[in-house]
Amino acid sequence: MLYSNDTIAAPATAPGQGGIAIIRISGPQAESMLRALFSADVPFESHKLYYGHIVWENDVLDECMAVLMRAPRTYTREDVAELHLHGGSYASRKVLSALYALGARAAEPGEFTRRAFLNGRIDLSRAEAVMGVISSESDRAARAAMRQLSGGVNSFIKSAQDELLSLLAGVEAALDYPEEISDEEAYTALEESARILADRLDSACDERGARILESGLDVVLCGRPNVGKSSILNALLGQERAIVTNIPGTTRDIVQGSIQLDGVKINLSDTAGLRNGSDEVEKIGIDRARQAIAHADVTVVVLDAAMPLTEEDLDLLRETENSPRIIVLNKIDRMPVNMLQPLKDALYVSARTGEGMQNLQKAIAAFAAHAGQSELSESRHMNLAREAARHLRNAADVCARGDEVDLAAIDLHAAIDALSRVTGERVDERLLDDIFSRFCVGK
Ligand SMILES: Nc1nc2c(ncn2[C@@H]2O[C@H](COP(=O)(O)OP(=O)(O)OP(=O)(O)O)[C@@H](O)[C@H]2O)c(=O)[nH]1
Ligand SMILES: [Mg+2]
Repeated sequence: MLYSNDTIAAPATAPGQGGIAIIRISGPQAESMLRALFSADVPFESHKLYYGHIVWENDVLDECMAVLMRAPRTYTREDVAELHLHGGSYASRKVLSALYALGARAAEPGEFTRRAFLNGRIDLSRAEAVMGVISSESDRAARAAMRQLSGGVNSFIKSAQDELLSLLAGVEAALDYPEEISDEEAYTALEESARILADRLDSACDERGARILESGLDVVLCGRPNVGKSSILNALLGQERAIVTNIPGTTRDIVQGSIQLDGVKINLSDTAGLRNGSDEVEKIGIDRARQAIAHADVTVVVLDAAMPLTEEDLDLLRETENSPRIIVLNKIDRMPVNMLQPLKDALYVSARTGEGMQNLQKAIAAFAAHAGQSELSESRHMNLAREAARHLRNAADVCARGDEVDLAAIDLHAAIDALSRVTGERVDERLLDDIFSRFCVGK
């Protein structure tokens, strides 16, 4: 069922130990259930916190602060009650069982937010942003979700929809008044505007940026054995994660760690030194290194500043030439500055002294500079925007070929339809199930 009007309850705080545990109740019976459990005889003025005890079947379950928030000024727009109990799961479990005995139903994941959407308090893109805020792992991801929560996606989609409606009005006018508006006029105007709007929708989508915001920028350190890859990883992480020795071929497995640069999560991978003629274990490590390089967003090619470049170095430089990369000459502490070999676009660092490491951080962060700046970042929204753009281009093609203008109208309607699924003006239950099931219980 799309909406049921029963009363739901769930823990709103994460399970485990903590200062307090909050149980949230939403629905028409919230007040009567609260009164049935709360010991103190208080008026429960809306949005006021009261002190008392939870008593059930002559048992004091816990000390408690309770609040009743009357509809419609609540998260779900229904009556909402919250019980602030002592942390830990014992009391919350007892109180939840009491609530179920009183007729409450255990809330599904995301059901509170689903009710907020179904009761018209927030649109679908904002409901999804709530989850984005909860699950963001970096500052920039959180900011993008907050922007979406404050309605950024909604207003972008609305303005595109307005434009589509005015295009459609133009087409209808041409259909209704053929003697006043020539097909020719209607076609040129529509074709041009449809292509401009399609471009705008496409450029609002940044799949790469969205992926980087969500899971981080994948940076792989690679190079010959002993050039200092593991030392650079440790310096960037600020901890001795990978083993460092002066024996070439120390690292075999991929060693990973994450940092935040400029509010973006950066996933660093240190890899086995690349060379020929090595033992079996090392060969497997080198295979893994090659795979990691192939899948990286950015490769950091590490070279030894204190040694002349070898054939292997030059091979690696050639191999990575056309992909996003940073060239690093490490161990500059071992060479007088004027003796350093000049290499185009290289960064000069010392993992040992820390010199130049800030420049390396900046260079890495630059590859994520645009992540999260585009209007759309949720993959569901981007798919729909691209679908709308495709329909707009079809409409433009219809005009270019001089086909029946009704055909263009069909595509414009389809584009409007796709956009209205972003904000949830048109949704079906399967989509809602899919979106809200990704939430946590209690939100
Ligand atoms: N002087 C100096 N020595 C460094 C620097 N960076 C690394 N080393 C030394 O170089 C040697 C190799 O360092 P690692 O970080 O293990 O090198 P690696 O590239 O990970 O080597 P493999 O795992 O064998 O591929 C160690 O003895 C380090 O102490 C540096 O900036 N300056
Ligand atoms: Mg190493």
